[in-house]
Amino acid sequence: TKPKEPELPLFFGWFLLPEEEERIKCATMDFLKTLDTLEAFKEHISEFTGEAEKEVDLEQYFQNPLHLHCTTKFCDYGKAEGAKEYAELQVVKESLAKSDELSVTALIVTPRIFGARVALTETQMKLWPEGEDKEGVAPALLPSVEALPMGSRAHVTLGCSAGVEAVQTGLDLLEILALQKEGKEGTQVEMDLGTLSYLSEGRWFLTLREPITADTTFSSFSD
Ligand code: 2AM
Repeated sequence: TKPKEPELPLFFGWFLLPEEEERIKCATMDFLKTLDTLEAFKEHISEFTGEAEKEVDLEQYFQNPLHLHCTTKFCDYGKAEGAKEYAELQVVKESLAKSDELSVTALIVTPRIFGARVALTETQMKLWPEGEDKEGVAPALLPSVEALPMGSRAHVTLGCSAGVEAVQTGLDLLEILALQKEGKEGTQVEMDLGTLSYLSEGRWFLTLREPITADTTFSSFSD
């Protein structure tokens, strides 16, 4: 009989250390608390509530994911394309259980998700699967996504609104980056953490003045 193949995980990624997770959650929650009090945000409130006069408490609006992480490869226990090949890469095997520092350069809020954009280093890019940026992207958005630098989709999902799956964060991030590249940025507001811009349809992007770094461990995850 053939030896049993090792099972593939749900996904691989960088997982924030517990104390880092708390620090990032606090810092980003403070941003949410401020965002929903801004006049600029209130002007577009109906994009979150469906009604013009209704208020929204963004802290309640988004549900926290269990463990904060930046997904590198979604394997779906081997069902996702390229899962096995990724798990077998030398660089993946060598990186497992190793510490690494992630750099968060922006925060994004849409009616669907709350997330943090991660700027990958050259070394971290070696763990970013080729073609992963365009996975599940709508055909209409593909040309713009292909024009973005590799790794543009890297992020940490910080929260999802009711009924929304975390995979949406990467898709919304790409859409925002594509709009920015076309120069479609609207209102800009200076905040303590950085510059906030509005990109239509309830999309907000905060460019951090100083990146937020977080210590992580590269690991696989299975439910
Ligand atoms: P996330 O990386 O935006 O958080 C388990 O579902 C994890 O894999 C989540 O972290 C999720 O999104 C990510 N994920 C789920 N489905 C995915 C997909 N089709 N492509 C890429 N990542 C996915």
